[in-house]
Amino acid sequence: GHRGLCIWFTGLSGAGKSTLANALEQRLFEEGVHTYLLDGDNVRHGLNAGLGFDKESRQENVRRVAHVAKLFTDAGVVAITALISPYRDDRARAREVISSESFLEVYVECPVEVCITRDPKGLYERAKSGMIKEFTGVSSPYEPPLSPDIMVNTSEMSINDCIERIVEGVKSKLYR
Ligand code: GGZ
Repeated sequence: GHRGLCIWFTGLSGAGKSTLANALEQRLFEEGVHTYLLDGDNVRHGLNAGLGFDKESRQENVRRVAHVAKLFTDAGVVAITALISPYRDDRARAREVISSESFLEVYVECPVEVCITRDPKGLYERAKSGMIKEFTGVSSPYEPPLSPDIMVNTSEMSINDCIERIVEGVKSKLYR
């Protein structure tokens, strides 16, 4: 068996958090690990419907997801979260809520210029034209982790290489 764990992805919109979180979930499933994915994009339709993107709303978004992730980890599930979670303080509080021994912060690094080039949903385009206000990396801050547990750079590494690095870190935490 394994203990519960929270794998907390952070990074810009378009950095690859959801892609990596989904691939990681698939990998862990194959290893018989019971996971649950909390993706910002989805959570904002239900649990966090009504929250916007001002600083306070993002803080509340992160706070609620941290508490839900704690419920999962208490139940022995590996909770995977994929939120921009742009503020260092809020991520530190999430770590406190869940407890540091069960928390892995994964920084999905990618230069904003590369995210702008990807722009799968056209959000950066709309942010730059002012149609979306307070867009992370354009008109709202992102505070990169200073000492993440795991760091991957999706502009330099393949998805597979990123996943290998993350799985290695997760396994050493999970079975220690
Ligand atoms: C950032 C925004 C914004 C603004 C809508 N800023 O890449 P996506 O589209 O699919 O995922 C992003 C998602 C970010 O929600 P999070 O809950 O992860 O953010 S936070 O942790 O900061 O609360 C993006 C979309 O919502 N989106 N407007 N202004 N991303």
